[in-house]
Amino acid sequence: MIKLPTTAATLTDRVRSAIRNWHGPLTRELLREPGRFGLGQLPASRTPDATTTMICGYCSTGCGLNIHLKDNKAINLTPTTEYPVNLGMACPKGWEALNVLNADDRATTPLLRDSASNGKLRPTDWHTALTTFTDRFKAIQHKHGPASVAFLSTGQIVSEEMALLGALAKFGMGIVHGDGNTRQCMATAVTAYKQSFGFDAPPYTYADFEQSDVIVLTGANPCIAHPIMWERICRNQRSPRIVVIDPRRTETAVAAEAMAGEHLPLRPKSDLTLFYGLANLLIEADALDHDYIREHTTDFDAFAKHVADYSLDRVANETGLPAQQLRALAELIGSGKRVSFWWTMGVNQSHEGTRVAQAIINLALMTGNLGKPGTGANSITGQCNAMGSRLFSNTTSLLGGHAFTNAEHREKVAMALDIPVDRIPSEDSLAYPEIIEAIDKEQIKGLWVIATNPAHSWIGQRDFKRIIDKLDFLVVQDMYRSAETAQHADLVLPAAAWGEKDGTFINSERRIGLVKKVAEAPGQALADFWIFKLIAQYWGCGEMFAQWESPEHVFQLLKRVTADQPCDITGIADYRMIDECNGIQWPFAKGADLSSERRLFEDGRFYHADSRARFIFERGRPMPEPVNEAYPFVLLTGRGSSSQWHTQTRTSKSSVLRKLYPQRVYVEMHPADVRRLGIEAGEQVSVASRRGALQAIAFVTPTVQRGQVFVPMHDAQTNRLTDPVFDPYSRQPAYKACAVSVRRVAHWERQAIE
Ligand SMILES: Nc1nc2c(c(=O)[nH]1)N[C@H]1C(S)=C(S)[C@@H](COP(=O)(O)OP(=O)(O)OC[C@H]3O[C@@H](n4cnc5c(=O)[nH]c(N)nc54)[C@H](O)[C@@H]3O)O[C@H]1N2
Ligand SMILES: Nc1nc2c(c(=O)[nH]1)N[C@H]1C(S)=C(S)[C@@H](COP(=O)(O)OP(=O)(O)OC[C@H]3O[C@@H](n4cnc5c(=O)[nH]c(N)nc54)[C@H](O)[C@@H]3O)O[C@H]1N2
Ligand code: SF4
Ligand SMILES: [Mo]
Repeated sequence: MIKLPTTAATLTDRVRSAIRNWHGPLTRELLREPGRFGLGQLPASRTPDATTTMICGYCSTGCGLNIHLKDNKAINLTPTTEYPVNLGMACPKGWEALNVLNADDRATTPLLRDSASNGKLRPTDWHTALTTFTDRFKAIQHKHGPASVAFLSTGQIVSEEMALLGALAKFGMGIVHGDGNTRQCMATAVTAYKQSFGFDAPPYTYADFEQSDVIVLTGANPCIAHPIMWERICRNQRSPRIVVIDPRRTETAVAAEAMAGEHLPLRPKSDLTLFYGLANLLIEADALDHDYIREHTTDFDAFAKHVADYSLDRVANETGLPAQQLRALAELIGSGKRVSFWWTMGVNQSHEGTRVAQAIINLALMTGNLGKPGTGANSITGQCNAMGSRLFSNTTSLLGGHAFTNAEHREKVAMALDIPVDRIPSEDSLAYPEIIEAIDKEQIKGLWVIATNPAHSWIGQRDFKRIIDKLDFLVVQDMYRSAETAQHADLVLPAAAWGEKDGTFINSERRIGLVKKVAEAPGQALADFWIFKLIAQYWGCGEMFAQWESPEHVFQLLKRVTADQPCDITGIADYRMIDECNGIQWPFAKGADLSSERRLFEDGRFYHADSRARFIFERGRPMPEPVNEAYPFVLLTGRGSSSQWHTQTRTSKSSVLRKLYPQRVYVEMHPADVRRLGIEAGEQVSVASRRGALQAIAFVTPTVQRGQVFVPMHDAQTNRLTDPVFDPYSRQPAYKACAVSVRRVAHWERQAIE
């Protein structure tokens, strides 16, 4: 296969020098007509009809894709057989990734709300857009202080863009508060790992899926959400026992049962009780790794005392699971040689998610299931670059997993980036829900939203919409002008998408992989990287980012920032090395051995000062919104199909994908419940919570338990129902449980359901 030179930047030399010599005459022209200056051009390849490889831009599995080029443009793709992640496989989203780029509703010019006429968004040129961006945000900061402008970013742009955004916002523009959609997704795992291990470090490598004897999946539905990870499980030759812990009998639960595995349909949010109960059973049976506990952990005795209260009867009662099934699971974990524990949103999106994640970590620690093949307490990430945002977005931590509040860390980062240390804030940002609260209190008046669509995805939409309408100025930077949040914006900045720009993603197993420009962005859309560079120039802090010349230059800076951190990647030479090695997992310090598998904690040393992992635990708290007579059902939400992605801005644009998922909003209900309510299968019903209602088709299925209903998150109405409550430590929204009612709708009440 012929590889494209990956160092080729997205810009022609002419455009580069235009940006460098900012005040030169070219600049204005560049902004008016970026296409003319090659912003839409592809990197020169030696042969125009070649194949190049890159990483998929949807989920965190991070599959490798071969992109087939004709006349230097992507015309098709196939999964890469030699990529160690997917071994030639891809799910429907990956196969269709190129086909959503040409949609009619791509944002092709900046759009500005026209206050003079009827307040519509109207096309404008880049110069006006960037001048307005700068003037409006500066005016807000001048009047209300620097902290009155905030940003919300994403796990779906390349690390280099995240880093430039975070640095520009916090060091250049004086913004203090910035968070991202990874708060909706990974914050719980981040907090749990930091507290338990001393650093946000998922320990596994995907080979662990194939090397486990017992695989425990909690609140995870990989058949739908990470299909290629599930394929890796299916390749396990050790006849593993697969245990699925989920209130719903998901596709994954059904598949596990077919492979002699087990489904534990626990009551929603009874996970903490379940895991403490299992820990108690393991202690009673003395199925512990005493050496591991003694040498590598702290606080086990207090933990043992805590879980002694979780008798088998109590746990069976609270979880709704038979005592016999609980005992069998404890025996399976206790006797398994290689037990791996995996979790996803069923754990993270809970009012007590951090402690649940730590209860899983505790099980791995007490049985010594860490640092060895086929083991681990393993949080699966969600978005293609969720891991990149955890390390490099400058939101919850300072670049490279450092702390804003640590003076030494600030010095180190300032030195590495060659910026004055006093430009680095010494306080942590408000978390996403607090940013929304501060907008409500009119402390934050300006908001910049990049590559996330909160007017669909944020919890509790009634409040959210009311609150964002209080903003003085809302900027949305998105690839589609039709995204729900863009509809509320005062200014829309058109962004190039995956496939139209260069950079790196970090997948769930900490593997850094390359994405490349293989298609032209439409119209005047620019890579987020270049939008940030332009903003820096307009803001007047462009000099600070003189070294940040291209994504690959930024990668070199980020390497420096990671020196001596657990995520040290100073041993990676450049993009070409990442390409040639089929991705590289962190850590990869200078002199690291390339051939070795990168699993963490093989030496039992964790990242706390005493090198020990901690047992962390707490009493459970009741469900924030229990069911009652008026709202008798627990609403569960999550992914509906492997062909739908989140708020559907991308996946709904593929005619192939559209054929693969139901076109109408549906609510999954148990047969006994619909009988009781006199609802027919396929009938239109209203699902209502205390906050809002939606209409959906009743999809009758025993995969949900009685008294529970499930609505996929892909419809914008779903979050009208959800209850804005948060885990107190991670501040992650608890999307997965609130109380709702369901009733038939009279004919005259019916709304069109798309
Ligand atoms: N096709 C597709 N794939 C995706 C995505 C997508 O939008 N579409 N999104 C990506 C992202 S960002 C993420 S974060 C991941 C999410 O991946 P997953 O977390 O696997 O997906 P979800 O469906 O959100 O939630 C998983 C399960 O949690 C269960 N659950 C709900 N409440 C509880 C509970 O109290 N206890 C337990 N044990 N389980 C519970 C739900 O029934 C659901 O089956 O998927 C990624 N992959
Ligand atoms: N009820 C309920 N709600 C949920 C969840 C749930 O389980 N239940 N899950 C939550 C989770 S885990 C997550 S991760 C969130 C996801 O929520 P969001 O992040 O809001 O969802 P996306 O649809 O992925 O939004 C990404 C946006 O970025 C745009 N975009 C894509 N690529 C680019 C790019 O390169 N540059 C720019 N500038 N824009 C781009 C897309 O068009 C889209 O508008 O949803 C959360 N919401
Ligand atoms: S599993 Fe994830 S990374 Fe792989 S092709 Fe599907 S969406 Fe892309
Ligand atoms: Mo997510």
